[in-house]
Amino acid sequence: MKLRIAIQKSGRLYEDSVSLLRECGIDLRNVKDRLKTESDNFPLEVFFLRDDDIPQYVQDAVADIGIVGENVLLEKNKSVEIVENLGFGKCRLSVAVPRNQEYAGIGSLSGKKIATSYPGILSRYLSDHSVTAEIHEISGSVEIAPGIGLADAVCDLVSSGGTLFMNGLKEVETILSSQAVLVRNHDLSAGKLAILERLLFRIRAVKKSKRNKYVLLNAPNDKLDEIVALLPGMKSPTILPLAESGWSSVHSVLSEDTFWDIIEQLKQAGAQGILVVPIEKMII
Ligand code: PRT
Ligand code: ZN
Repeated sequence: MKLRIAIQKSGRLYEDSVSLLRECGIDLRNVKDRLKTESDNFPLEVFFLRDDDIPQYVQDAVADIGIVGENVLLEKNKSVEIVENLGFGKCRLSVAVPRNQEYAGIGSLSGKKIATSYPGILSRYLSDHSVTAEIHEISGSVEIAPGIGLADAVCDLVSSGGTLFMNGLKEVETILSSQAVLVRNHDLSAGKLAILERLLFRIRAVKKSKRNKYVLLNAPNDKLDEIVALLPGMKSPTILPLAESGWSSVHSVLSEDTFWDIIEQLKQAGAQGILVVPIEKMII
């Protein structure tokens, strides 16, 4: 038995999706320009599809699981289950208006024409805010619509904001923060669920390793207590005596969120020779 996963065929999620599977130790045969491939060392079959089709394929059990942006998932409104946020493909769906135009809140969009590729999410958002506007659905290059007189505003995906800026637009409402997610069909057999569990175990270990760093440092023994108190570690830090008497080597794991703060405090507490090393996998 194999678990069938649908990932984007080409585009912004393709590279990260394939890398994630590879970092999970899953060998994929020849992925270029293929519709389908499978792994020799893990019971996984991979389908390459347009991202827009992935929610439907997973809902209809043509694929068992899939990797897709939350933005697409919410727009398509299919019945699938999110099992894991994957931390890549981050973007937001925002409303933008011409930069030189004053914006007096969401109410000011009333009666306006808004161009978007996300009519479903936008119309739900507008009706939640009791705003009636005309939604003009277009499939690409949404950002040029105001400049050519096709719309008064746009609702589009933004990551750096560069595209809006280049088109003389400013972001005024954020409707959704999105990232790639792993979704599954509701009714997987026990055998497929077991494969999904194995895959999830690996995905979580990869994600955790990316959020954490391995830190090695030298500490004077009289400062050890203070330094150790700063380190969370997985259980407690490893402490080894150095050849030079009065000094120890301390090893620990630090999370990205608190990393710089703790490094500064460690230096202040007398730590020296701090080495920071990436972690490949982290299983706890
Ligand atoms: O062919 P297929 O249908 O599979 O792909 P697609 O062309 O529909 O999608 P693709 O590959 O462009 O994007 C796939 C997914 O990547 C999206 O559904 C989002 O979940 C995610 N993502 C993350 C983005 C962006 N960031 C992003 N910046 N998708 C699109 N953009 C576009 C945006 O539409 C705008 O044109 O990039 C431009 C804005 O970028 P900045 O950096 O200038 O703000
Ligand atoms: Zn698409």
